[in-house]
Amino acid sequence: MLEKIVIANRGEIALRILRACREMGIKTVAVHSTADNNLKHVLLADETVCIGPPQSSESYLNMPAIISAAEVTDATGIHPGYGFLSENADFAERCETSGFTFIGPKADSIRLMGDKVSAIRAMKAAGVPCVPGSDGPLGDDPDENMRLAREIGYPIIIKASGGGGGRGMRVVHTEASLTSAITVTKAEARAAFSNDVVYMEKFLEKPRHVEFQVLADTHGNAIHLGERDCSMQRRHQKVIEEAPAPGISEEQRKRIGERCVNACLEIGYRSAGTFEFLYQDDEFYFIEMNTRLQVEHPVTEMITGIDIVREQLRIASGEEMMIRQEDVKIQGHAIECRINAEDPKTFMPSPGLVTLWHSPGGPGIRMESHVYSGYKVPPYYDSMIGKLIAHGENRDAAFARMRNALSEIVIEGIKTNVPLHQEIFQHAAFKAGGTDIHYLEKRLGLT
Ligand code: MV4
Repeated sequence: MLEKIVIANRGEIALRILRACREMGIKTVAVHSTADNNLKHVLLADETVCIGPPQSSESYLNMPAIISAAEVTDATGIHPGYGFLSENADFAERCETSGFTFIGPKADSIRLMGDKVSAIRAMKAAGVPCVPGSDGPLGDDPDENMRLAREIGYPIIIKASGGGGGRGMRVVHTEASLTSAITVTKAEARAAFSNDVVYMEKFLEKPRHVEFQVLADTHGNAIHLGERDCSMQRRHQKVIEEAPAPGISEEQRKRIGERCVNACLEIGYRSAGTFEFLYQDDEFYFIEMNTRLQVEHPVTEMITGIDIVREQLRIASGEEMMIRQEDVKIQGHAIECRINAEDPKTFMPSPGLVTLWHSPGGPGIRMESHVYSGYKVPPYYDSMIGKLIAHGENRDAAFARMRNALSEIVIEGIKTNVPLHQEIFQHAAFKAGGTDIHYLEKRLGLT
């Protein structure tokens, strides 16, 4: 088992990883910026190393500083959390060539999935259902591209192979605008990702975002933990996630989950991963794979009873996964609200001193946050300051617990999006379940 690891992240996820380590007897090294001396996990870690000034580029993205911290503390592994360096294949490679275990997939898997054209090719080859599209990079012949688009049928979407997560995409409704849309998306992609490869897909107009959680070890075992619905989003930032996804049958879960597991085995995937699908008219369409632990992993943990971070640490230690697919049982329903330090109306970040903080509690309630009374939210990082998760025996029970918990939270000194969550939990369409990816933005435009 790994003896000591560097937690190369901050905030709630760094605390989540620290807790898993402490349970397992793994020593922890918190690396932090000069703005983060008072982070909860920094205060709790066995050792701490300051790796640079507040700006992420100089600290949490500073590969030599993080690897040096692992060297001077004699750590054997590095957990990247999410964001920052978590999906940076070069970082994973540098960890491994420096002699440290990267707690995540192999660099090659990260690279394969980071390039969306190669990711889709690999998934299609493995039998994962994909969106009808170009099945590869678009060429420079306008006539050929028009023929392809006509065959797929408008509207289509042009996506940058180096993009993902909503960056570098353009919807095209008519043939008249196709050629210029390709030219512009290519130019933007070249500037943003130093890679002007673009591809084409049928544009799905009212999909839901449904993603499958997988775990794979280094002994040829892979399992899926069912799916999450992450359709409640604004500007590609998820706001509420839930598991299981409303209306998905056991048969669909088994069918798609098996495809994901098969794909993991085909590409030699290891660690935790997420297959992102668009779901529309009862069909699943793969769009991207995330090769990291995700923000919303707790909803899956709550309905399966499986500690995903613990499994990541065990897999990285070379242990064989003990959980078999038939042991994975979905129990009840879980829902997560992302708590952000922001104005609930304008969405402007609201950093500053938290003068008072009370976490909600009770049966089925889980608060994942590093914040405490007297903590100062720095302005340099993402505005998410915690996640509130409610679990119940069914969706209605989870909702009732979430409403209670939202009413119990006390956060003073900064503005948060708790009032927004309270409002959303009154929406009839959301209560009914199965709203699409455009629902929240439309609804916010009207209210
Ligand atoms: C799409 C799509 C519709 N059709 N692809 C946006 C983020 C990136 N992961 C892929 N995205 C989309 N791809 C096809 N063929 C609509 C989106 C999309 C979206 C997807 C998931 C969650 C939120 C979204 C918001 C806007 C657009």
